[in-house]
Amino acid sequence: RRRYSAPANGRPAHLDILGQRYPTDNITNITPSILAKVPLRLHTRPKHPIHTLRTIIESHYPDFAHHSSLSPVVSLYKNFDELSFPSDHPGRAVTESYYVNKDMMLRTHTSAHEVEVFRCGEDKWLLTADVYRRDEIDGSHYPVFHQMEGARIFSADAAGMAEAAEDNARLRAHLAQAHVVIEDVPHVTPTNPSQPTHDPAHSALVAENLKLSLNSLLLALFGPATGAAAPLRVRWIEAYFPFTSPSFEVEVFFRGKWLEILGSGVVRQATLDTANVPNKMGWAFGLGLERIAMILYSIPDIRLFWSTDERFLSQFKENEITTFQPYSKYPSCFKDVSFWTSQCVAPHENDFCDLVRDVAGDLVEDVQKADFFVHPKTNRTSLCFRINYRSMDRSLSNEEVNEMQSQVVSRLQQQFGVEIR
Ligand code: FA5
Ligand code: MG
Repeated sequence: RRRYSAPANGRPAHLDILGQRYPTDNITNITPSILAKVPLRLHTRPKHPIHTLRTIIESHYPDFAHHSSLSPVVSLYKNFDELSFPSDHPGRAVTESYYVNKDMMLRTHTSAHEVEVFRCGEDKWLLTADVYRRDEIDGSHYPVFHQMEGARIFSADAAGMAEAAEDNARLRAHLAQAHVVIEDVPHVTPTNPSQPTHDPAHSALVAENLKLSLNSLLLALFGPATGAAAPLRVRWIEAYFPFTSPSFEVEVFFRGKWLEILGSGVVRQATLDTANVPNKMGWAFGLGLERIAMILYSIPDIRLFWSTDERFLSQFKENEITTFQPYSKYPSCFKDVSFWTSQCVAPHENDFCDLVRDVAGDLVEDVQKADFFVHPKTNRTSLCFRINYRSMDRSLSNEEVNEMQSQVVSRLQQQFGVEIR
């Protein structure tokens, strides 16, 4: 019945994901709590904030094709190589990503589908999906989140560039009347260059179309929420991605803070060549739906998106953004675990976080590395992690917390052979 069969030597013989069976091997690191999230697909649940946000963004781009049902299991080739990631890119590490086995993984970003969608001949499209990254545990990081990829490509000739220029004029006129302050960076610079096969003037036109299209979306999303007195502030920043150049990130100033919302850029020609559309040129972006939903709905903790509590779910209306009314916070319970380990097999912080999530699920709010030192004589490492157990829905009993903590301790001993201090 369980999707994760009992690990004999620490790992199951196979993983069943969305009706497909995959063999495992020595790099398999998907845990049962991650597997349980795969079928949930929050972006497809009416009234859920992630679904509403997706619908609002889709309606802002009415002539774009919409995709939302591609499998999260992709080849390493698709997630990385096809997008020009170098073979030593840190995102490929087993401590950063979830691997089914040496060939297949859970996608870490929606960009993994760029080539296949371009290959279908789509020129304007949006794609929404669940993505997976091994990460720390706190109020704004969760190992499963949702991204929306958007892209537009033009024919790489005079007609295509005229189309871009015309669209730019239309969008510029629309934004000129808006209550928005935009901090821009140049479209193309020596540190954020156009690609060798691109005319820099074409690159600038396409980058400008990207910026105008997104500024108009951000105005539609955040403009009403900033209030009449304060203009919306948007900041464009130079960035780097292996699959775009020039590349940009966007931040929005909201409630006193700059928040990173998305990554974007002019699509690398290699991607379009692989997709069999070498005569096109265009842009792509990838935005984080939880980040935006937390701001717009005032949702204070990223775990809440996964809550099945009626006090959470009943608050939302179809296709309408409302302010979340938090229900009372229940008490925290902090527990430390300290242990000795030989330095070469010390568990990575992300390994520890996955272990804790597997035991405690969403009853863990936060994990902090509290202490770390290497014994000068024995060369052994001492580590201490502080776990904050707190339910979003109820008070936890001491017995319950102690039981979870003792499971964490025994799994740590079994899986990593550590010596508890
Ligand atoms: C990417 O994932 C690129 N694929 C974006 C892209 C697409 C660039 C197309 C160029 C062209 P990044 O890792 O920065 O980039 O993630 C994009 C967005 O996802 C972030 O800006 C943020 O909003 C969101 N995001 C990233 N990590 C997390 C996380 N752990 N939790 C919640 N949201 C996250
Ligand atoms: Mg980023």
